[in-house]
Amino acid sequence: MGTMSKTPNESLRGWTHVASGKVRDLYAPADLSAHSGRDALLIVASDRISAFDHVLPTPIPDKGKILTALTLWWFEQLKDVTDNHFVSVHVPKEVEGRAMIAERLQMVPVECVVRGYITGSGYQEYKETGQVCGITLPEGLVDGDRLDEPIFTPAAKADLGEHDENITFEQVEERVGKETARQLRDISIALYTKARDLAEERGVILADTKFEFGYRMQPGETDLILADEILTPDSSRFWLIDSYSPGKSQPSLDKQYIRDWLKSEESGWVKDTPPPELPDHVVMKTQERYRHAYERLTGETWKR
Ligand code: Q0N
Repeated sequence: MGTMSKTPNESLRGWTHVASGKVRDLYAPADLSAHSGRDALLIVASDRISAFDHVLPTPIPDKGKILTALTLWWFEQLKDVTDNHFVSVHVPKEVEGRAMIAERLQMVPVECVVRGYITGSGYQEYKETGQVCGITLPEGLVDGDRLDEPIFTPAAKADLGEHDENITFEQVEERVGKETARQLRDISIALYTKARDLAEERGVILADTKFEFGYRMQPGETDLILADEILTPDSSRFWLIDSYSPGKSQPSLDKQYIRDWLKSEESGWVKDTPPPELPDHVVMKTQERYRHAYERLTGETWKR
């Protein structure tokens, strides 16, 4: 099992690299005249991992496969709530298991964040203003508190390297129109609620998550289609119910071991400098966390 490269392959048979995020790589069909060439995308989940806004120099073996499998499992669980962009797992063998072919969509330029618990940037904003994305919350909430109802707290993609910035519902309306804004909010909350309930049955708190949507390319298409990777530890905050205790920042199901190590004396890491290679014990523990998250949520054993 060769360790994967840190940078994407320039070309996989039939596909050309077009874009990369911190952890995923996007490919378009090399031959756009080929059957459905203009309608497809190959999304490859790498083993790269980020922490404290840096991509770490050490990959976590199998992370890309685990997150791809988890996304596919969630697509299946949630297909009654919304259609999604998934097409096929028949991908080049170099990326087998950690890639999917998706329908190329016209993406809606809004990050659809839903929070059922108040933490992170939402908690920061609440402490400063009593609101999150224009929604007034009750007084006296502490970090990690459950909200009575999940809230839609949209964000706008910032420039590369910047944090996405929280925007109000009215700002979403200005970007995409009132009707689409309302649909984005209602579908996002319905997806979150179903996922939260499923996770809760399995001992996991889904504190918050981010969805992205798009429209089919055919003229006249008006249905919002769920895109991207969904409900993975990279797009969501998962906490274990057993260690949940509001009033402090909650340990993250997946990355806590890495964060703790980076902050420790042993790592020697100085904030805002490139992070160091992870030692084997941190890699192994983190890989185990991703496997555990998959098994806990899906109820299936991770074997591959
Ligand atoms: C798309 N992003 C942002 C891949 C994901 N189905 C789609 N059609 C057209 N564009 C996109 C998708 C999807 N999903 C989504 N960029 C393009 C997230 N990226 C980051 C890089 O890796």
